[in-house]
Amino acid sequence: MTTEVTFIMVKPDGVQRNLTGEIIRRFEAKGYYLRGLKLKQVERSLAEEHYIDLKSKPFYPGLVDYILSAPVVAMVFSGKNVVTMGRKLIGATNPLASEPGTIRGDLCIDVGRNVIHGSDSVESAQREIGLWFPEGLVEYKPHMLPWIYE
Ligand code: RTP
Repeated sequence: MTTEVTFIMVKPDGVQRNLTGEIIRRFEAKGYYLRGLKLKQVERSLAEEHYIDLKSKPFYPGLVDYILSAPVVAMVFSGKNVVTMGRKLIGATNPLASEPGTIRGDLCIDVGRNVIHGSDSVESAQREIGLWFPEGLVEYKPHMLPWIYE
């Protein structure tokens, strides 16, 4: 069985709006398992490094300030195709384009307050997990796997 992992962050608006539990519930209900979880007031250097690929975008300074504005919940989920499926559960970047049934489609309105981040590729996930969880991930064997995978 694959042990693909993805980095998921409940952004400051999601934490302030008490949506952390709902977001964890959606990933767990799908069949994914937590491998890392922390509430964190982010330092500027981490936010800038996390979004380094967007440095040239006009919204980058505002995006970094938004991530610094209140604590975030940083998580790692594992499971088969969790990167691609995680992005599907999350929905399109702009909530106007996010389908109902997705996290953004159901829970937010503005692109600059879109409640959650999820890695966009396996390579991004590895980079982001290294940045946010330098201490490593928790290893354990979930007991329900035979009821999730054939
Ligand atoms: P994320 O990295 O947060 O999961 O989002 P994403 O891949 O769906 O979108 P990306 O293009 O990487 O943008 C990162 C975050 O920047 C904010 N954004 N604002 N004002 C704007 O036009 C704009 N565009 C993007 C969003 O918070 C987006 O999630």
